[in-house]
Amino acid sequence: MTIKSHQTLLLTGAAGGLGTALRQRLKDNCDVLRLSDRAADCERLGAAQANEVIVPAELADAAAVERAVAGCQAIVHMGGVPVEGPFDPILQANILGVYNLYEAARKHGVKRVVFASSNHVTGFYRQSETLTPAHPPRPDSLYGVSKAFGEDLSRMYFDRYGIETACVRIGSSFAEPRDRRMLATWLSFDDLHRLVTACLTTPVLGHTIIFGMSDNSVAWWDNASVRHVGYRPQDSSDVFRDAVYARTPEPDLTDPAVQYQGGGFVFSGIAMTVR
Ligand code: 15L
Repeated sequence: MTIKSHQTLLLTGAAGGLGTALRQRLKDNCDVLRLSDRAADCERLGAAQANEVIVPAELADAAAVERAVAGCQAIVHMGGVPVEGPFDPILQANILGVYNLYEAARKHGVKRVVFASSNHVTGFYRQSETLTPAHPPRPDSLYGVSKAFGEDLSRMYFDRYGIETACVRIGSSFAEPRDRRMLATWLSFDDLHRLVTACLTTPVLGHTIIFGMSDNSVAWWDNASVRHVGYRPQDSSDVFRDAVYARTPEPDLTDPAVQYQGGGFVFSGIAMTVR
């Protein structure tokens, strides 16, 4: 059973892929689930259901973000640009936006945030390496850099103001793993909810970086040092392994997308040379 830890919980990016997956599941975590996204995207949410409130907010709009945050006790921040792309939207939503969110949290006394960071903070480590949360960032993209910024910003808000944050470096959270890489990075929607719940309910969270993955046999990340979060995945990509192998070609070991953990992100968007 899910522990109801907060009266009002804000879910940003509520109309996105992970927001959609969390919308029903997070209702058990709170009395009121406040859903926020850009105004145009909020249309996809339909009408507010029981125990829901919809508050449209552009992350780059500080006043709008403040309206979304005021009165919440905790925030699950899934909002922002979720992939590599031109810098300006990333700057607005992921850099200015995360600053606006933490400023609003500080002003309104919110003490706990679950921040959707990404595996692309460390995407330039090789697929043959096993990382802990203590490994230095090696972002594979402007998007990855923006998530690294969010991790550092949230650390500063913890050290200065005591706002606890879990930076969840989400792997690939989809209904099923889509390719061979995702056999290592897959995070089921139920495990995502288990992980967010653990971050919301553990007595002392502090500022913690944790990798968001299911209990996959092939893994590049080791969460042993963050047991205090209390996350126990119950799903595994292993059940999809044979089907994924059958429908995908043998990997080309000279392909950077196969060599590096970030997969295709290591060369998407900005022009670059990969050694
Ligand atoms: C991410 O950070 C993206 O938001 C998501 O769309 C996936 O591409 C995922 O990483 C991944 O690495 O598979």
